[in-house]
Amino acid sequence: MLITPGKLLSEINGPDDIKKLDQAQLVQLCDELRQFIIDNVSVYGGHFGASLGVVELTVALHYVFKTPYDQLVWDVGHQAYGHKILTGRRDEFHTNRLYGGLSGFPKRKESEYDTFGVGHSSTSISAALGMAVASRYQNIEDKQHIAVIGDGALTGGMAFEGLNHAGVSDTNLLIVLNDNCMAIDPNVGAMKDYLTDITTSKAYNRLKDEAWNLLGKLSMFGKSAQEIASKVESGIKATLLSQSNLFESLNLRYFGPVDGHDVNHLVTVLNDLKNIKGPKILHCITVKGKGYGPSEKGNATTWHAPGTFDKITGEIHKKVFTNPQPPKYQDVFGHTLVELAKQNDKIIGITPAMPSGSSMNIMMKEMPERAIDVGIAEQHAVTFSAGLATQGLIPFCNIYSTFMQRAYDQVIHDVCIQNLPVNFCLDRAGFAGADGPTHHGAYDIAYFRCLPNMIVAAPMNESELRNLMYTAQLPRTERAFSIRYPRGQGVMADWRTPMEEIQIGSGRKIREGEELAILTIGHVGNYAVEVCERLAKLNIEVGHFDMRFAKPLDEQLLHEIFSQYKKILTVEDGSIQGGFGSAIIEFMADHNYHAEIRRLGIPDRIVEHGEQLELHKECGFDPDGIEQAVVAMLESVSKI
Ligand SMILES: Cc1ncc(C[n+]2csc(CCOP(=O)(O)OP(=O)(O)O)c2C)c(N)n1
Repeated sequence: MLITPGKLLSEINGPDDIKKLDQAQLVQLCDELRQFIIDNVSVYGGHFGASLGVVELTVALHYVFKTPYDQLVWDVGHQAYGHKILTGRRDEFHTNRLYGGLSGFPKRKESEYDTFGVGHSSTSISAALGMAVASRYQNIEDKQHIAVIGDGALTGGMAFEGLNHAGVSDTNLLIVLNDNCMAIDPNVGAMKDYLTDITTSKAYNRLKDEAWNLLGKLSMFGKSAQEIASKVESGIKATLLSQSNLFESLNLRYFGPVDGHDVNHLVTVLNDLKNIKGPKILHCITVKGKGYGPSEKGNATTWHAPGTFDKITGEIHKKVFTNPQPPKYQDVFGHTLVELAKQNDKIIGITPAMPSGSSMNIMMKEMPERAIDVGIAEQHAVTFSAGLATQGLIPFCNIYSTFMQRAYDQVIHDVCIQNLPVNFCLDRAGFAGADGPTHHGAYDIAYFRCLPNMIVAAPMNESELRNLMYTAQLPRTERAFSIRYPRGQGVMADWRTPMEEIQIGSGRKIREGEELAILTIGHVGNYAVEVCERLAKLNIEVGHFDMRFAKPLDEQLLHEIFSQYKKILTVEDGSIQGGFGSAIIEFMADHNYHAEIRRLGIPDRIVEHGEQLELHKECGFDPDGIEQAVVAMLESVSKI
């Protein structure tokens, strides 16, 4: 279904068309853009509140700046729907996040307006600064470089690293801070408090108003604008010394706070800032979900990415089932952690800004003193967990597989080298689905498996997840324990099974077979179950082993398997290179077994977005793909 854009929006095929509008028409364009986002997301789903919150900012930025010559970098990129729609992708926007359609995030190969690929947070300042330094190096003076970063993304370490560098860079860099007091969940930390203080401080705002009055005259003063700007700046600096403005002390000129929903004022301000050289920051106050009643007044976390909804009533569509459904793995994690924490007072939950996404919010609600949101700070989350572990506490640090990539050195340096018993729960392991390659949890088996003092486990179902978590909190003085599980539902409607210890490094036989055995790790084992049942109906008996651990491997079981089966198919929802299948091949080589072996998993290329099952199919490890692989192996004459 194609969504019809409003009258003005239907004429906008790129920023040049926006520039043809009278400034007085921008309010209407904003209204139409907002409505178009509401119309689309209500039908097709996707991120919502963040894009509504930056409608005015998006229009103003493209109106004032010469994009794509001027470089506009969005942080995270989940708020860039308006940007996509205004930069030539309006008529394709209904394919957003669908298999083969537009990406839900800015992507260099999708458009020249997408200057930098994003998905993970807190990269925009560094990327825009890199572009700005490149321009300076090439003596390009007129180019502007703009990073748009949210207050949530500003809690990430990279953002601070970027600010620290930007302050001494003498570049044409404008950082637009989109401050809505929210990450996905309410933003946390001292920085958030600081931004609130600076927004509400009376003394500061009086000074700011004076500064803006002066600044407002910049355009009239033409060439002497720079002089005025520097007077404004020194005025601000002098008074702010007592206020100690964080950004000013980092050598960034600070402007704002301004109302991020007043498009006309934003145009004036951005036009003025264009004439001020050097690194600077514009602090905009916005409301997440702005302009749509249910999201503006309702729960901003729910409206971050609500799924499809009735745009008239604001009712979010929920599938109705007659039978009890299996829970999401994340909810099994959340409830099980609380259950365990009630019995074991050493357990602490840690999440880097994903209380809802990881279901750590269940513990935050029930045991607020036991669960900690540290902001979008995966590196800190890991080292902080390591610190807790040194004192005998039992951290369960829950990080999406893809975001754990951020904290790799912390895992090695702070956890593994010191051999600390930290528990990592890696949510969204495997294909993440519609969020695409920036969010796929493809690499964790490979990147954890090579680390000494690391246990790498994956449950095949809810009960297994509970048992692994139970095992991870039992007294243990060493080794990190990682448990990966995918996005979405498990397989057991009746999942509150009694918990029991699993011997670390033990796999389990699911089914006995004849010539060929399928070795799986994690949830994809359920695909193998289905395939074995299908084949059994054709009188083909295939063995199936849920290995549970990629490290340590169940060597005893593997000796039995390699002695019995001559054909082995490994299946994992993770990278083939260096993953679980590779571990099996290494075992085979190390023990001089000779079997025909084939590996299914995520191939050595970037796999785009789509439904998880679509992606499994594309990579040949959906049930049909596995069945085909089995049949092909059984039909092939063994070369061994
Ligand atoms: C490294 C990393 N960790 C976590 C996330 C998940 N995430 C996506 S958006 C978001 C909140 C961003 O908040 P903010 O920058 O304030 O933008 P807003 O949604 O409020 O507009 C988070 C935590 C991410 N994208 N990247």
